[in-house]
Amino acid sequence: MEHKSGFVSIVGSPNVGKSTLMNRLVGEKLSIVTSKAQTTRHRILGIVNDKNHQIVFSDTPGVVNSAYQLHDNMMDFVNSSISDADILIFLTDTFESEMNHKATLEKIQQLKIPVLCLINKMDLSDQDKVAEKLAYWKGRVPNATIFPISALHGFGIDGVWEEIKRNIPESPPYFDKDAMTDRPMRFFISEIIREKVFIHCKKEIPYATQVEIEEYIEEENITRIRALIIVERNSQKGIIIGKGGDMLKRIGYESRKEMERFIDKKVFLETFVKVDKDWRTSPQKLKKYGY
Ligand SMILES: Nc1nc2c(ncn2[C@@H]2O[C@H](COP(=O)(O)OP(=O)(O)O)[C@@H](O)[C@H]2O)c(=O)[nH]1
Ligand SMILES: [Mg+2]
Repeated sequence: MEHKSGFVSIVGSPNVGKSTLMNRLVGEKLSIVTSKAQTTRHRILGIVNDKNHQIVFSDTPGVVNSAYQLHDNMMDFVNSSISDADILIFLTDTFESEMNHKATLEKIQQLKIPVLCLINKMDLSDQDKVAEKLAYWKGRVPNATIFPISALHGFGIDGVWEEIKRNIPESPPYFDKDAMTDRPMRFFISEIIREKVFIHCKKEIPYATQVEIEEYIEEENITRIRALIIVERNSQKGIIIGKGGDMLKRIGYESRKEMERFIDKKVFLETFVKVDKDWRTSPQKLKKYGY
């Protein structure tokens, strides 16, 4: 059998379960998942290898109408993922009544590559509702193969793999056959902290937060990590630190536990909070932070 390899991009509205699906397909928590929209900010690659295949998944930020410069950059990640794809997974869920972003839907309708339209969260729905969604999306994306799944519970995932393996082109691998992602450990470490901020802080705080890893030192029995949590204003810094440092302690504790699971080693984690005024709207600052 010839080797098959290619890019499978996952796009869709915020919160439909794109990151959950990629983690499920890759079998590892590469992408952070929260109940809030716009958790994912980058294009994140998750690579699955077996003897004859290398499938490169891209998880992407949710498709949004842009409100500030960071959103524009997030939409660039979405658009480049669509144009690079060998197969597109357009993910929706049983709650989404229509795609809120017309330009992206039109782009998907015109694609010449195989499109899978997956209706996620079927576990929260009933058969009539699912049938109604199937009929609706059949009308909107007639070029797609459409079926319901549950990324969280793993229903329908075998069918997704069948479609992928049938449609992925013959090609030598693009990455090392033992690679799982294209990003360095530091990236995942910073994302773990960002996830805890998303989970514990309210309102605009998560959206104003960026995390930088200043030091990552691997010793024999422990990894020492120094992280900077960057926010836009002094008031936000106060909230992240919390009363008597409570919030920062909690974010640090939960992050450290998860890092230890992820890298399978003891972690010594130090966290600091810094203000970088209006980083989200400055093209230079966004560039510095990798957006
Ligand atoms: N019940 C249920 N919840 C799901 C499913 N897939 C994702 N979720 C939840 O939906 C929320 C958003 O998931 P996430 O993967 O971050 O969505 P994204 O913004 O599209 O990347 C999280 O709370 C997930 O746990 C599913 O199949 N069933
Ligand atoms: Mg996501």
